[in-house]
Amino acid sequence: MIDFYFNAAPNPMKVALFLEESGLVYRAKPLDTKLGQQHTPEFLSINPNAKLPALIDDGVSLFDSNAILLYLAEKTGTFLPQDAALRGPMLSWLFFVASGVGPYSGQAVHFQHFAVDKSPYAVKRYRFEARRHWQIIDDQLGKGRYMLGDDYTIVDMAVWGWAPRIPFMLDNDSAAGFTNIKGLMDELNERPAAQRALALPGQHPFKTEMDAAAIRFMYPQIFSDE
Ligand SMILES: N[C@@H](CCC(=O)N[C@@H](CS)C(=O)NCC(=O)O)C(=O)O
Repeated sequence: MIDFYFNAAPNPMKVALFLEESGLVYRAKPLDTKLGQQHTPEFLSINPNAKLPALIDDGVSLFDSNAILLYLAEKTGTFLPQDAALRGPMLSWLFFVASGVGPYSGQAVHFQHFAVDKSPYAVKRYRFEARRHWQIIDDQLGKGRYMLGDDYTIVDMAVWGWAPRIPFMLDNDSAAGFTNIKGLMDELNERPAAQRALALPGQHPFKTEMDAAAIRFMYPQIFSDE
């Protein structure tokens, strides 16, 4: 049995999409980061990094969304490229989303919307880098139907998790300009699995208010002396 620890954020949503697409049986374990539930000893024993998603598969703990996607794809033999020669490119694109798209997008959101000290340079750097990374994704999608060509794979799921945040990290005009990304999103969002994944967070009463307590749990550096 799989236990899936999640909230509505981009990284957990990628894994929600895989679970729904694959038909794997799982127990949904909502974790409210605004209530500090990521810092409990019980959760830290699953993910020492105190972030979502995390997953336990028959007693084996996993964390980091793209590692989980790869693990589940290999476990089930699904949503991998058919052509063995595309395994290398799959790893490149998966790690590009994990180490580039996700972190730069996350920081672009943070410095514009949540930072206590407004730093024009940080905003400029992360907006620039987020836009540059998304342009690379858009260009890649201009070459084929999916990130790796003809097959819908875990790389598309990784992109799907983050792409809805483009208007929030850049703006609506930028999002509209990424026409190939929009095409992929429109196609995937039509899929029943994507609709079930998108509905999952709404079935749980997550805290929505970013009040002082939530800020303390999610951005502890604000209160650090370092
Ligand atoms: N590299 C990790 C990043 C995980 C991550 O940053 N998760 C965010 C949600 S997208 C989170 O749990 N934030 C809560 C917090 O920082 O307290 C992954 O891909 O899973």
